Amino acid sequence: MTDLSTVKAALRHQRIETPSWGYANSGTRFKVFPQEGVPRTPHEKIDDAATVHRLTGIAPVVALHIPWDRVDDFTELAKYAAGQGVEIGAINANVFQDNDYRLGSVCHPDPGIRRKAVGHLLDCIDVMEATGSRDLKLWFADGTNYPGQDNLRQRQDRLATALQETYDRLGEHQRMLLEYKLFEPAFYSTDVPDWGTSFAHCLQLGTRAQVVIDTGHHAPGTNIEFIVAFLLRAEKLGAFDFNSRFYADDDLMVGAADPFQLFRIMHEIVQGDALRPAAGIAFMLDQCHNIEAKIPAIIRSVMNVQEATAKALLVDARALAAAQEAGDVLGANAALMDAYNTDVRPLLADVRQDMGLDPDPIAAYSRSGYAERICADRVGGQAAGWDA
Ligand code: LRH
Ligand code: MN
Repeated sequence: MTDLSTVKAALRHQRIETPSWGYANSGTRFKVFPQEGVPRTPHEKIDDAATVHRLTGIAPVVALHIPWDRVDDFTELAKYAAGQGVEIGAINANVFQDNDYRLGSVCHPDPGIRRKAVGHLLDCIDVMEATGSRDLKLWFADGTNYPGQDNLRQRQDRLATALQETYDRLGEHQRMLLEYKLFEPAFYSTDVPDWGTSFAHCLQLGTRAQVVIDTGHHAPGTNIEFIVAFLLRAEKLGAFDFNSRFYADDDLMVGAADPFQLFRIMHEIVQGDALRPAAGIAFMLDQCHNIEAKIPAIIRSVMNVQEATAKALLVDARALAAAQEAGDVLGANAALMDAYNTDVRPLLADVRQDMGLDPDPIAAYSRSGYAERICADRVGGQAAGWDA
């Protein structure tokens, strides 16, 4: 049986990275429903991220998105974050919202547009220098909508050239995380559509290029934990963008739509000894809270990852391995399901108390008065958001 103090120690050291854009207004192409008290500046987004960390104890990092989080002085912003008890994590580039990128960014047929896009990626590395961030996170909306619209092979050549130039600019402690997505906003071909394409480009680039698995970016029915196991074995798994979905890239709270899938993913992480921060995997949330209160939604999401992790840590690895070696199909499945069917909420309440935290972060947030305070304080100005 797994030793409980080891499990508790692993849970105390878990690190989850929350997305600055998860605190801002977001929506769909149909509507963005603005909410009261939403941050108006990167500093206010950091305040909200710091609140999530204060209540959960395991969310000490906030990812930024450029230009959504552009400021005049990123070194000052990093200092401000440190003063709030959090650090700035991945820097997300954005080459998907400029009018010039209608036919793509780094894969665009026009070399001038490609030049502009690469320029932004290099600017993001300068931001990393100022914030002390390790990760440059790249997601490209690039693709085509109709067969014949462009040469699929030449687009891969353009992508490889842009990635190589960006990779060569990275500092030795920095790395590039390449995210893939099956479709949207492109609806015929996407230039980085799946893990294999990202993996191949990362192999070609070098050790500091790794794959990001966004749990909402796969075809329905994809066995994501297989991709996790494969990339871990190849030492090419750099990060997760955690969220959940019922249909497409719904960006719902992680674990909300499919908590069993999240457990199976965390089981591969634990089994691959990749949970500890030193293993270098960034566990990020990438979500949009279109109708629900944003800070409680992120607290709930952090707790969902924690619950899946606790269950994965409770898997009786010896019993599982013995059953697998014996070809005991039902025994092996039962070893996993016993852990999954374990109610870990009392264990997590203990862990939080050991960390000097309230056992119920959601209740603690409601009692804190933070929600009322930000609604009162954040009046006027432009609420941050996708359409801001
Ligand atoms: C693309 C994506 C990417 C981010 C964006 C906010 O769908 O997952 O990770 O840049 O969402
Ligand atoms: Mn993502």
